[in-house]
Amino acid sequence: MISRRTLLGSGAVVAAGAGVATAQSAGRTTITAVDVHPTDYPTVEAVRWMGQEIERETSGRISFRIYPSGQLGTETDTVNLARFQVLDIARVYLGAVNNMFPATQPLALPYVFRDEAHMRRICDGAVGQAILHTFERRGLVGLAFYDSGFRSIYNARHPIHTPADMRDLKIRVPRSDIFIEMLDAMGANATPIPFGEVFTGLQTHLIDAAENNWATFQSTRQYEVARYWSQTDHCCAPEALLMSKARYDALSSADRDLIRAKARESVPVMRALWDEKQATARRTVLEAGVHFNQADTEAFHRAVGPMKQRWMRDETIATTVRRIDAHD
Ligand code: BDP
Repeated sequence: MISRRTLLGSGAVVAAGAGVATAQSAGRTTITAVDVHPTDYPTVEAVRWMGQEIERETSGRISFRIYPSGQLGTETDTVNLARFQVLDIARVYLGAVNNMFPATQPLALPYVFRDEAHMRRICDGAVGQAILHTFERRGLVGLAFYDSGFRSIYNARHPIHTPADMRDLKIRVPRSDIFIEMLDAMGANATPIPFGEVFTGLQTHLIDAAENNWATFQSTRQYEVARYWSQTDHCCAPEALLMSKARYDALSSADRDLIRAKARESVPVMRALWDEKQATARRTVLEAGVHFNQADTEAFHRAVGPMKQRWMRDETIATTVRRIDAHD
């Protein structure tokens, strides 16, 4: 875990010192929120919606300032910046933070959700809410889960049907032990690379492949350099909306309730935007000539079996995975 000292030496904090940090003056509060995605991505739009609602309800006393496109660093950086109150809200992918927050690991394992509706019910129900609660142990408030859809594999070489087709493919994964082991088990050679470097990595052949959802594949333009999309649907981990606990605790109880309520209400807003974005992103990349194939998901399911079993030797992970499985 990054220390406060290391953090204070980082470029992001210099930016914060120059005016990014939470501002509180003359009774007004500015909540800073960050995201690695561009301004029109559903996660960013949902947080913007939340900010507008809060600004309206407080007659401008609380407003949001959003920093999209990874301006303040990687997701791991921004989680730490939020813990140390340099910024207020970080929207991050669970895959990128599950080394740091073990309670999130069951949601990032392969093939734990039957479909997106199942994932949404789990996030909304007792399992999801209990996991959100655990962020408080490490200086954060888990405000909400957002959708991230199913991830599949795309590469610059050839269609992937079975794990055997993954041999020799150097595939980018988020910085997560689960993702490294999962993609290795699926037959490839997994390499963690920061999100912002994936396009160039594919373009320069530093990597051959990556895995993500349709929305990200399209919005990052990675489809221009990786022309084969093979539908593996191997992971459906959600996104998390996290707030600095110290900043949250410093608000009045009415303001805390308002933030929680609007975060909760932003979930269906995000989901509607998400469904639309996934559909248009898919259409856009297919119209641009990306080759699509349905992979043999049963074969991938079998390939990740032992790795999943290994993670489930941890009783807490095993119990959560079983609860997810038993849930309608
Ligand atoms: C996208 C997530 C984003 C992650 C990215 C990744 O929305 O937060 O940073 O995947 O793979 O789907 O790193």
